[in-house]
Amino acid sequence: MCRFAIASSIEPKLSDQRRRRSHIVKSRYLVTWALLLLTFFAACNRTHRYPMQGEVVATNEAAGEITVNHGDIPGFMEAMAMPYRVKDRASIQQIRPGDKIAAEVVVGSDRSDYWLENVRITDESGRGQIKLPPGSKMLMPGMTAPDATLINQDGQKIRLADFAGKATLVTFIYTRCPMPDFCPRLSGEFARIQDELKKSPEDYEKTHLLTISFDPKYDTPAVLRRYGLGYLDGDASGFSHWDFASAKADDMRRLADAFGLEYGGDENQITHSMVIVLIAPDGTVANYWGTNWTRTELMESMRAAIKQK
Ligand SMILES: [Cu+2]
Repeated sequence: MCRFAIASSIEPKLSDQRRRRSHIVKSRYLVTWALLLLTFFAACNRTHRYPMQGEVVATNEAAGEITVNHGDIPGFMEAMAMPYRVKDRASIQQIRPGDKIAAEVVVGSDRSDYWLENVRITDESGRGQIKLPPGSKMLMPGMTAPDATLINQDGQKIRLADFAGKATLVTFIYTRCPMPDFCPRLSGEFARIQDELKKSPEDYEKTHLLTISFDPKYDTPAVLRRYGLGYLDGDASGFSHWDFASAKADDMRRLADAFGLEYGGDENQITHSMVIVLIAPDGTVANYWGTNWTRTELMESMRAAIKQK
């Protein structure tokens, strides 16, 4: 979204003398207007940059991401801890949890993608002492995931604890999400993971996929069922391995807090972060991913989690 006020100072102010040369002046105004319009469109298609400062909570070199607990970023996001992709992946090697950093958040022109550039360590003295933001309930890997009751696409009550003994890949979406790089990509990739895991009966049996909508008002079981079938080639038997569910507000809040999911906005367009959580067969958080991951990486982590426990 891009809003620009065109300054009123460009209103025509012609002197008498100039009126005599009005055709020249007119063409000058045309040029001026054309230039202004060009600037306007160029500005709208440009990426936006926001300075950020914060403390590194976790680094994930394989994913090219760091999780940063940052202060308010006016115009982009309020203070929170969340994962960011780093453009210069090699720079992650220098960064350790506990480091204070300064960086630029770059937001793509359509706001569907964002990443960090020019990441600099400003203070290494806190290395190794990670503090989550005051009040943050986000779980670190190794901690036990909360239980929560959900309603799935068949209108059945399910609990996270039902998937104990399995490596469960959980993500969060809303079915009306218009941004191809966000929810539709997540569901598309989950569908391919589902197909891949199916090739090995042992993997299929010891894994589960869970897509949770944070828009329960609109995403009723019927809506989720229709949405899910769209990603299951219309084959409802796939629901036995991949649930599409929503939760009541307080359960949803607890899950979002525990897994560092941020969402909010008006009824029609919900802005949200992308979070994928892998819950190990013993119910602990095994891994997190934000915007940068590959299907292969997710599946390797799932297979590793099955073997470990
Ligand atoms: Cu979305």
